[in-house]
Amino acid sequence: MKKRLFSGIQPSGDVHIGNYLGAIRNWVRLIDQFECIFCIVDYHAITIEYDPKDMKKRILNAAAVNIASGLDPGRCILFVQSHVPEHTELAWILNTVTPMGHLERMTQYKDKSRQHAENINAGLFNYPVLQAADILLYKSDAVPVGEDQVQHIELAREIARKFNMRYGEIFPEPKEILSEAPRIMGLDGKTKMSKSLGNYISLIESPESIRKKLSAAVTDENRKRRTDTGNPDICNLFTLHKYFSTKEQIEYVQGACRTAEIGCVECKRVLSDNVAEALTPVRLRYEELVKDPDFLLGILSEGAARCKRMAEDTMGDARKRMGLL
Ligand code: AQP
Repeated sequence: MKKRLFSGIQPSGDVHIGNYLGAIRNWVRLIDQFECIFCIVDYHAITIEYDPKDMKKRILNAAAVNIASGLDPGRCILFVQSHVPEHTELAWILNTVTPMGHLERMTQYKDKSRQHAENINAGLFNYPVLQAADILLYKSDAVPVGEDQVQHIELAREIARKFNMRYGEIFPEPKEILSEAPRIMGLDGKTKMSKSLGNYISLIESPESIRKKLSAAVTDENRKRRTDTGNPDICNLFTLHKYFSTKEQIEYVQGACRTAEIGCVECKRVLSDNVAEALTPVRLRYEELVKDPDFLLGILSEGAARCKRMAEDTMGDARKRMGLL
């Protein structure tokens, strides 16, 4: 029997190369090694301000981008969180074994509270409990995520342990799986690449837009003039070269930057061409998929039906152990 893997993505904006390098690429790689469940976590996305008019489109877009990036729905489950109400039901139960102090320590909560100071709601605070429920509902063993989510997976383990101690062993303790690019910085070079911060290249960005965004991206800030030598070790775009350029190009760019043989403009041109080449097939496939919303809805509803059966089993078991009537 294969071990079970769960991971999610918020329909909170354009899926970007940080999401891809940090998580989705690993999802695609692990698809045959585990029994994989991937979830579009819409209930997480509503913890920050959003326009209800956009949400349906965002959910379908997230499904399309993930499929276009290689998540073959014939080899995994893809579904929408709110289509399986047991997620929120288990979250309520898990709230009762989660210490407030643990939630207060979560750095994502602190960051998002700063970013959305006008809307610090209880959902934002309880976000990691719902995330634990997402994972534990399917008794998942593995959770491939970016570095920003590691603290939440640690908490999910702790919540599983607390529940198991109080009511008996039901939940395995899930482990995170990190990719070799666990934290991609935004084009501002200062903060994590994030949908909500707009400092990203989306997976469906056009070549022109990729060029434009990269040409404005921050590099080694000590390199003020074309003739100054640069330091790739502190250049955010050099990190991206490592994932999009060939070995020869990486070596060339690295050496030529250090000696000022090339400037940032030339370095960005090479990177733009490579990013555009890598993303074009994803964008084209995405464009085909979004033309057929019924096809996407069919995949999502089949995914939800399969998840629902597993979720009902877990909830039945949990209720029984908890002594509920
Ligand atoms: N910059 C990143 N580098 C590496 N991995 C990343 N991930 C997110 N940003 C980076 C990983 O992508 C997966 C899906 O992320 P999410 O949609 O659940 O939400 P997030 O982590 O909050 O991502 P964003 O883009 O920053 O969204 P917003 O702005 O809406 O909060 C996760 O595994 C995440 O670790």
